[in-house]
Amino acid sequence: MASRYFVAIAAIVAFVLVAPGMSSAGIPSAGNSTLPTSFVGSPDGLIVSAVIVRDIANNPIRMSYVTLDFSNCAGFNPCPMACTSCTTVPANKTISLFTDAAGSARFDLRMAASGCPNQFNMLRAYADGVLLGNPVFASLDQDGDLSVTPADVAMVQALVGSNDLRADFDGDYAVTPSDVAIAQAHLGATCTIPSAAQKSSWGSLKSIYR
Ligand SMILES: [Ca+2]
Ligand SMILES: [Ca+2]
Repeated sequence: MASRYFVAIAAIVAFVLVAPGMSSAGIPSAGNSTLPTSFVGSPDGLIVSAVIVRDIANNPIRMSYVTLDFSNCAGFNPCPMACTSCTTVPANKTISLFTDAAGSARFDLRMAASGCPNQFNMLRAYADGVLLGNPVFASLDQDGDLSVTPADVAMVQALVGSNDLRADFDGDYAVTPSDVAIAQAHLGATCTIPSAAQKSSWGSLKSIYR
């Protein structure tokens, strides 16, 4: 009888010792996850900001639900398709995307300026409800018409030398000529996504000129 009690107690002790490790596996760890210092929006979706979600054991988490929460920002102005394979909830000002097998969620944000960050309010990034951090959000479309025009480049140029992070596209926490160059490189960007027919014709053209 005594040995039965001993076995039962040993089992309980083993469970208590192992359970914490078991329960934290697969739960996002803010410290181990990789979050860009800034997320960049461009109506053409050609700038990707990637989050990598890892657990406490530093293992990447597949199918983790990463949410960018703009609810503290003054605005929320995405293209009709805010990014590839993501879910947008305008009422909550959120954009969410599942991680892939490598734990990566790649946001090609097609968005206009959001009024975030400012002195107090920042974008918030979550993975499965765990706050990963408060990154900057900066859009190449500064004036909110969902296209990148010389007017946007002029607005970025006017902020050079400032620390208005709404125009910090390279994440160095300053607005410099490098940020102006990034905006210039995307002049003409709009929300329009090339149709399959357009892609096909481009493929034909490439093969012709090869
Ligand atoms: Ca614009
Ligand atoms: Ca910068």
